[in-house]
Amino acid sequence: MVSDSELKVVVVGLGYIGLPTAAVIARTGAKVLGLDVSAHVVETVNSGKVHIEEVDLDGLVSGVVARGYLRASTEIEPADVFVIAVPTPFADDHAPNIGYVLRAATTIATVLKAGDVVILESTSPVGTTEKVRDLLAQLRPDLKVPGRTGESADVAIAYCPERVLPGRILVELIDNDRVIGGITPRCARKALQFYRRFVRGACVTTTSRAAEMTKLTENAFRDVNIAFANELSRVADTMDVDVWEVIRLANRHPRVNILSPGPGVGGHCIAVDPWFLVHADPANTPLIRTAREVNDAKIDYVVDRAEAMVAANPGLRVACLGLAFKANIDDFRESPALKVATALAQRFGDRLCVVEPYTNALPAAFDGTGARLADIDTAIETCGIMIVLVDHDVFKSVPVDERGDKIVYDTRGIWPDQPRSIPREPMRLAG
Ligand code: SAJ
Repeated sequence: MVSDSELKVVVVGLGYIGLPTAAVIARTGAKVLGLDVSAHVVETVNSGKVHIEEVDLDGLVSGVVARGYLRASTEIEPADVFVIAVPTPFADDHAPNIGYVLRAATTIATVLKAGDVVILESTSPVGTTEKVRDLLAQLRPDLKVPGRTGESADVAIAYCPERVLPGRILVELIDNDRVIGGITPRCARKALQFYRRFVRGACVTTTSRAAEMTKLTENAFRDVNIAFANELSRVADTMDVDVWEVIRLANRHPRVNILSPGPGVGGHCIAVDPWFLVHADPANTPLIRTAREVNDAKIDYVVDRAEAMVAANPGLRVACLGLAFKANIDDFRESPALKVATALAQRFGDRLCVVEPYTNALPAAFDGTGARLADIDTAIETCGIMIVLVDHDVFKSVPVDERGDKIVYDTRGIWPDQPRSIPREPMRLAG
């Protein structure tokens, strides 16, 4: 492969994964073009700014743009390596939609040449990388694609899932191990050479199908384990036991490691990816499907209990703490906290304060409800009921003497010292 300073890379999709990936590759001295369908995103990046919030991303992007290593465009250009990082949403019946991936491949086909490497990073159903290969073969019959015949191919095609945690993306892009699945072993080796430029973690090669399933497996594993914690929290409510204490105690066993219950599972990965496995093999995935259902049902359960608590205390104002899908980020995608807070706003809007340090304005879903955005200090001063929906650090730091007299529903277990005289959980609901 060409040297760092001559390497040209196109990253298709400048979202939560594509932009940090493009910036990290640009930092190695490669010339990176970020491709996006949004003119706004392209303008923002070309002016050295970012359209998403991620720790340290703004400084990195402004630096690599200023030094000419990263540019953005709506038009593709020839390159040595193409990285596809576009969304793979699903439809109402949970059928995965790989339309954006195929559209990216169609665009790449217009400039593809012998020697190039095409890598898919988007979370995808098993077999998607082969579909990309088939599409490229159809669009570019002049190029020999891998895995179709015994002869060596002109281009390499591989699947390498991203595994980074929002809030730690720039660290994990470098430090996490990578699974690199080639259509052929040769494809995997070509992709491996590319990742070694910027990944410090181990890079392990396999087939594209195994790599695709590995990614889905990781997120399904986490979903199933969170579902266990969420189910436990409901049982503990029924038994009138503190679930956080039970989990702390159970986790002292050397082979038990229970995750944390919460108001449900959000984000664009764990709440979505397990469905790709269920959809592909419904007969053999009762556990994965049930975990999804348990985690989704937790949102309604929290809404019911919070509504009962608010209805039982008509004189008190209510603070909903947090809207993001998890702690210390500004991402509201598939957020259970957002769903709970908007459900409460529909019913009790004029009594509701929403505290979310990661936004300047309430999302449109709150329009006309009467709910207001407030800071944590105002919420403590004015609200008698506090519903903790996100474990942002700023909420964790509120000491007990500022909240000891409040009625609290702590869905994240951030205030273990909340006095039991005022129930940490609302009273058990009838029925
Ligand atoms: N959650 C709980 N209890 C827990 C842990 C998480 O309720 O004990 C909730 C969170 O509050 C959040 C949701 O689950 O609503 C997901 O959060 P997360 O931190 O577990 O994961 P994500 O969605 O931010 O990122 C995941 C990661 N996957 C795994 O940990 C297996 C990340 O490494 C992946 O790169 C990412 O999905 C992705 O893009 O697929």
